[in-house]
Amino acid sequence: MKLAFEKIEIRNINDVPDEEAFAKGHRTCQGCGPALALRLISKAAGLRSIAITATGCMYVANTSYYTTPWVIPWMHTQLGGAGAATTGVAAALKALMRKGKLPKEDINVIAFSGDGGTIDIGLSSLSGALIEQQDFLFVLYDNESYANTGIQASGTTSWGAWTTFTPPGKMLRLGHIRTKKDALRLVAMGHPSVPYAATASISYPYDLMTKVRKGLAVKGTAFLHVQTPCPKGWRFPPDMTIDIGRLNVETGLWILAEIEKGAFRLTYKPKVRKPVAEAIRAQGRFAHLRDADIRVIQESVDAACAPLGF
Ligand SMILES: Cc1ncc(C[n+]2csc(CCOP(=O)(O)OP(=O)(O)O)c2C)c(N)n1
Ligand code: SF4
Ligand SMILES: [Mg+2]
Repeated sequence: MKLAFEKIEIRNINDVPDEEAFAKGHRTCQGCGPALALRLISKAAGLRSIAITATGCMYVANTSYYTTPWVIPWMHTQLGGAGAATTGVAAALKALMRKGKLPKEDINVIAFSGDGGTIDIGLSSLSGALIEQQDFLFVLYDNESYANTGIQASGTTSWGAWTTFTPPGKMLRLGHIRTKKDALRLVAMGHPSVPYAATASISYPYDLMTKVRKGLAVKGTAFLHVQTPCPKGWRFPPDMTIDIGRLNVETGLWILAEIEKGAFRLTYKPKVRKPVAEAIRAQGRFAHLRDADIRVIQESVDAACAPLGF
């Protein structure tokens, strides 16, 4: 394990660094979940870090008109290219240090890529990176749509959601009728050499920041799948972002877990699981669903949570 951080675990506000690596100057929507993820993740990583962002809201809205919130070195890569581009950055740093052209130090390299750019279009690039195993953290920020181009359905869009590709109507009463891809298992089970893979939520910042440090501290390419509610695409008021993220976890619609050296572990278990209707009814993208449709979602969540013991 590298020793880039004095402390891996972030338990409370006193453990959170003051420095901002993602500061003012972005043009994301009010209450943008992905923007908060970038802030929290880069804060946990610290100022000796490099960010690589694939095309998507977190590239476009962070680089408008010669402004940027990035305080740390940042590079853009094409949609779907984060795995390959970040592998190159991490390998180049290693080579420059080996040749004495850069002083030897722990520099944290982080890829940020959306659900479309990671688990649909960028799947081969991600898979190649996970096989190559250069030293970096790959962050999939999941707003469950191709948000930047107008909220089109992606491979991680939830069942029953409205998107501009799946408008509920006479032809398709339910909206999106595909099941969300399981990125954590796809990565960890499909790539046994991945040293650390986890899920997280912006609504549980200490859990998220601890996982960032764990992923950066291990040798090799780690993977973090962060749920990042998007007020525009999920159709809820911008001051509800944290509440929506929390409701998703408290209902079991989203779990907080990690897989370390092949061992799966929940990092948070709600004391009493809330009904999924509380999360679903709070989001306009599910407004067309009937009570019977929500019961279908409840049953699938019950079935997924039972083996996990909650
Ligand atoms: C190869 C390619 N196809 C399509 C586009 C158009 N495009 C730009 S951003 C974007 C959405 C990306 O979605 P996601 O990765 O989920 O990020 P988000 O916008 O949701 O943050 C698309 C389709 C592109 N830039 N490049
Ligand atoms: S559309 Fe969603 S992800 Fe994109 S900037 Fe707005 S809130 Fe953020
Ligand atoms: Mg997206």
